[in-house]
Amino acid sequence: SDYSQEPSRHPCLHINAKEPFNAEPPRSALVSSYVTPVELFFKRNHGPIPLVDDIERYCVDINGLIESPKKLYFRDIRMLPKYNVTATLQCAGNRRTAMSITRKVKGVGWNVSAIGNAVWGGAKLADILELIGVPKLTSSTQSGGKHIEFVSIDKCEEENGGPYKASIPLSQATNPEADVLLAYEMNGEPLNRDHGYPLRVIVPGVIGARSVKWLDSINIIAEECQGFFMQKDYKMFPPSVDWGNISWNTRKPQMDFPVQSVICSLEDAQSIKPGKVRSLCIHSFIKVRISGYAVSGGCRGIERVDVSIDGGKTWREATRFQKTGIPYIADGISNDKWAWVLFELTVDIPQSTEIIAKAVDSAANVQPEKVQDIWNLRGILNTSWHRVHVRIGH
Ligand code: MTE
Ligand code: MO
Repeated sequence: SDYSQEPSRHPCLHINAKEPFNAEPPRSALVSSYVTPVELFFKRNHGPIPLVDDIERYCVDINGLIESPKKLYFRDIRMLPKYNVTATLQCAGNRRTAMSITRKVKGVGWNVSAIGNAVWGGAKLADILELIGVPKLTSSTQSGGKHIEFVSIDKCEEENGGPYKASIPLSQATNPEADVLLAYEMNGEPLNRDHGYPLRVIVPGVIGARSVKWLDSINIIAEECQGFFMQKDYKMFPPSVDWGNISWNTRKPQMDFPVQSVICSLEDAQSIKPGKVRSLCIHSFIKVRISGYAVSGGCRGIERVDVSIDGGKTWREATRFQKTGIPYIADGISNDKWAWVLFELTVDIPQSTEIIAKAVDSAANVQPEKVQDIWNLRGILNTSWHRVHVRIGH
């Protein structure tokens, strides 16, 4: 593979793998702003970054179960109504390193920052499909089992040198409410090469793996895509399944992500020096500001974030917000329904302790307590309670 034309990247990123390039920002960057800056947004790749240099000739081929094949040029896509959707993208492998500590898993290690929140600008896939004669969904039961497959320009080893690909149900793609985009902008700027220039798919509420970058073609197919990342990866197995007894076709490809929350204002093992924060000491307590992100998939909002400063014996509720000054209500109208919430709580800590966060989504799903209970051989979907250890002393 040729890695001689990789773009330059921000020096703050922590590199988990160099070729293909996989990197995440320090966790503190995630809570510095509701919208993650492009240069600090995690980068998750399976091959070299493609170089598209002639935008006039770039087009997306649409094939499969349609009356006749179509070619969509970049200017055709730009001509459709443009939507800006604020959506959180999370890799299914986020927090994999922590899952690997209890029992080894296979995959690129990630700390807690394989996630970011961006404003994606582009055309709705439902509009594009309507343009080529695939009607918009009017009833959610009318799915018919068909899928829409996204094939990329990039080449990867897992596909034996073929392109990265994935699919989603056609019913989701044709539903305007699902906000599936063919995006050409990220945070108001043209997509950069790392994030899919010139065009990528954004599937809100679904694991990042289905948001195919560097889109080359679209196929309407009778059933889900048979590619590696749909069939031999990104599936959730029980803790009893290991490499010796795995049977891939017994499980479905993972789509929606489950409820997640992470403390970003403190490292996993954080020392706080009382001497240096003397002015913040009240009756020998130390004031600590706890903040982080919480998000759920499938358009579920965040109902609550519970924080414990005594290792889970007692809990108190953190405040949640998306835009500062506007109260967060997960009603799908006054909030960004596909985006994370940031949470915040200031506490007085009497001694060295364990601080924990767990979130509850709008369907009352709660994060599992222990990582062992959700261990799986590929190390995906680690949504166990996030714990950080605060040590007071020098
Ligand atoms: N699309 C292509 N073409 N190639 C890839 O390697 N990685 C996927 C997805 N789309 C990938 C891809 C995975 S696993 C994730 S988590 C997201 O892109 C990451 O998107 P980002 O790099 O823009 O953060
Ligand atoms: Mo991913």
